[in-house]
Parts: sequence; structure tokens; C-alpha cells
Amino acid sequence: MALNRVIIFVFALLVLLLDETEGQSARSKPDRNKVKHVRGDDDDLKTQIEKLWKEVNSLKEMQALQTVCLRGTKIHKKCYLAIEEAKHFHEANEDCIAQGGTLATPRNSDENDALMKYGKISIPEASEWWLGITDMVNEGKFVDVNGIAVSFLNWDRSTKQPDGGKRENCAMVSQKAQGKWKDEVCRDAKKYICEFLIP
Ligand SMILES: [Ca+2]
Repeated sequence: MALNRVIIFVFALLVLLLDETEGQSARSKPDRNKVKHVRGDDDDLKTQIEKLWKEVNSLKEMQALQTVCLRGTKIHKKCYLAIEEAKHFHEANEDCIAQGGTLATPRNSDENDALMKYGKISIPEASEWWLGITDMVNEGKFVDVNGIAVSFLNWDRSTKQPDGGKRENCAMVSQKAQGKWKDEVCRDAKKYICEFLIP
């Protein structure tokens, strides 16, 4: 498993670094410059260890999202995780990818309902949030973030959505419209929910 390999690599690196520092200390005569130098190395080592430790923890968290969904909510073999910070569509999409997922993309009305329910509880103050659906490449042809056409669409027909033409190319789900979708300017800042596929 990728995470295990990373952890083994990190510890092997730590052992090597420690070994090198100890070797240096043992060989050094205790003159002041050398002592200062070794202390400097110790500080570097400490910083590197802290950095590596943070990376291991973020990898663990990423793996947890994709396996047991510790944070967020598991629905229909997907883990949904609401993100409190409002972002442009592209930044939101990149953030989800960086965490090992994508922007939430409901594939049927069950998933859409589940997503709405979770959104209402986890980010109640947000009346709408981004979906991983856009028509920025071909106007009117809505695709997921991998560029694949989506068969389930849930536009708010009561307000004639999507109505933004070439100006609005990113889809969002609206709580006010009971889970129906609207197209919106992609540079608008909105909260969002990432989804992670889990077994
Ligand atoms: Ca459009």
C-alpha cells in the first residue's frame, strides 16, 4: 500500500539522517565551531523530521477519507466531506484533487438527496455549493471534472436553469431550490463538498 511504503521510506530516511549526525558528533573534537555546527545540523534535522511527520499525518488522513471516511459522511460508496472555506470553482476542484478526491458529483437523485442532507447539516449557513460539473469546454455540454459527459442532471427548471450561457460555466447545487442545480460564474467564491470513492 502506498502509505506504508511512504512511512517505511520516511523512517529509513530518519535512520540515515540520525546515523550521519551521530557519526559527525563522534568524529568531531569538541571545539566550539564544531559544536555550533552540529547544533545547526540538529535544528535542520528537527525541522525535517517535523516536516516529514506532517506529511505522514496528511497521508494518513487522506487514506482515512478513502477507506473509512473518518471525517465527513459515507453514503453509497462515497465519502462526502464539506469544506468550510469558500473558493473559486478551480481552486475548490484543485483542493479536492489534492486530498485524493474530486468535487462532489451526484450521479443520481439518491446521491443528490444524500448530498443535500449532508450539506444542510455540515455547512448550514451556505445556501449553495459547487458541484464537479462544468460546460467550460463546450458551451451547453456539461461534463464531470474528468471531462466525461454526465447523464444525471438536476437543473432548476422553474428558473430556466442553466441560464448563464458562456458567462456561467460551473454548476452548483442550491439549498433554497431544494437541491436543484444552477449554473454560475466559475470565479464566484463558494463553499464546496469533496467526494472520495470508497470500497
Ligand atoms: Ca455555460
